[in-house]
Amino acid sequence: MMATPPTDNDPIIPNPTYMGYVRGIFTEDDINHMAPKGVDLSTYAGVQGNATNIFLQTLQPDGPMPPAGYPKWSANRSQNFKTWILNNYPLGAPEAPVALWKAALDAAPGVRVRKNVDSLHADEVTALTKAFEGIIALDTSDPNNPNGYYQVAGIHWFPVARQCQHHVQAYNPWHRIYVRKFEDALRSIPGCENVTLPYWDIESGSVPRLFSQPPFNQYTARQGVGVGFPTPYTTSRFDDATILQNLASSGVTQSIQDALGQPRFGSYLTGGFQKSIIQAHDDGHGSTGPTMSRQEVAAFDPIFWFFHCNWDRMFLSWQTLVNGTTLNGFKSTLDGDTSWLTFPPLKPWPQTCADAVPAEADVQYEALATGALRALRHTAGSIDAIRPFAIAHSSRVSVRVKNINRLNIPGTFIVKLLADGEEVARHAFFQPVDAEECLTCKEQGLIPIDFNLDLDKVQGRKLSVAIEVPHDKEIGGSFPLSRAGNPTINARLLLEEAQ
Ligand code: HEM
Ligand SMILES: [Cu+2]
Repeated sequence: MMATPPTDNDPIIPNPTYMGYVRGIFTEDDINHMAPKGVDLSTYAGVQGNATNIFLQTLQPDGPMPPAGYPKWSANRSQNFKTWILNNYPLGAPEAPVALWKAALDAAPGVRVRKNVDSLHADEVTALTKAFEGIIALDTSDPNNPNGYYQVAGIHWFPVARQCQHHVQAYNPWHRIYVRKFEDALRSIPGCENVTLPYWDIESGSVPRLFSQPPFNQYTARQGVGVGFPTPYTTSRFDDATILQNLASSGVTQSIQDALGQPRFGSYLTGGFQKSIIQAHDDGHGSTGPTMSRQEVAAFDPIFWFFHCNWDRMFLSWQTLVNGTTLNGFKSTLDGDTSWLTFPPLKPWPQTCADAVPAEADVQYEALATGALRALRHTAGSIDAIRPFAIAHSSRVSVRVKNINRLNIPGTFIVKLLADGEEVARHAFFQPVDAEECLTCKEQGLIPIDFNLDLDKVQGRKLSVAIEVPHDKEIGGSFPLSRAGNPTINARLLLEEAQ
């Protein structure tokens, strides 16, 4: 076999970074062939850990990697890779796509175009209404019908599956499958085969009018939804003005922007996309109403589906921004552990995170979030000291309330940051009432809440923290910090890698 000549289209790059350049060198073939040999070319940690060896193996003219038949590295590529090593492996940021796509109205046949609720045509509203009514009607005729509203909504917690996929790495992939299952149920209704679930753009500053008309305004479960809830149970929601005010005071748009600006996936406990997007999600639940605030029953409120469709859109938006729409592209954004991708399965379904992470080829959103316009910067309270760092512009400070023992708190709670007694920020934490009974919750009993604020909002003022449990009448709102595990506070200026 003739050796492939070195590929020579890489320019010399003065400051190559992992996110901006290095990860793009390795093809799916390279990654798949080297993984069984213990060389992980799909993650930052893997490439950094093997960097010298990789450099030597791929150096032309004699380097054996990639083997004959595969494109060889050019001298420029080797040079760039060496510069990256000498510069201490900078992580950097991906080059954001200049413009995110808008789904063409003539999308390929079979593609599910999920539209903004506010841009549905009258006939689309009619079909969606019919589909919702259709699956609600399945409730009574056969409670075990997999497409019944009660049944699908019950998977979230009560009464069917008692799933708690929150604050964990599987949160986005699990909900991606869940949203699709619900959409499949809608499409099972005769005449509704092409219905797609629209999304509520929660950053839009309005609550779509559609949500106030039946069957989207409320839902009544006749079968009973679990201990502590009346039968029949009817969902309830705050009025639009309250919802909008709550979204604003918990900074949902800010959290989304923080999330979309992160080049790393991270985790709920540490930071990155995952920390901020889950915070925005929790705040969205807490802002929307009594039903949406309670993990046990949230999925019964019809708004839940439009709301979660939007979080899937956010996940896809972020994946698009960081070139993470394939499994390996996504892996390149992870720190360390990737084992959660393949185990365990996302119960009650057989798929794993690895199955649900890649962008679904047959799903498009009318518009992805406009995060492309925001600079992707790895901003966090702490970063690896091996790399040069900068204090993030506009002096934002991260106030972290650390080690809140959420297992002691009965249900979703709100943490408030007060300056001279006046509320300057609040965040919700979404959980079931009996968190101490839930295996997932117990694994992460101590949780941090981060407030990212402009320094001048808090500087020189007397700060304090309060916890409230709004739905618990007995507690009457406020919850003593001493019973929440005596959390501690730290405040850090946000740091970012110097570019
Ligand atoms: C840019 C792409 C690649 C890089 C950076 C790379 C890197 C490496 C490195 C560092 C080693 C040495 C492992 C060690 O010291 O234990 C190695 C060995 C090996 N690689 Fe790759 N590899 C690449 C692509 C491939 C591809 C595409 C294949 C298969 C088609 C492949 C097959 C092998 C095999 C069979 C060995 C063991 C060779 C031996 O021990 O003689 N590699 N590679
Ligand atoms: Cu949710």
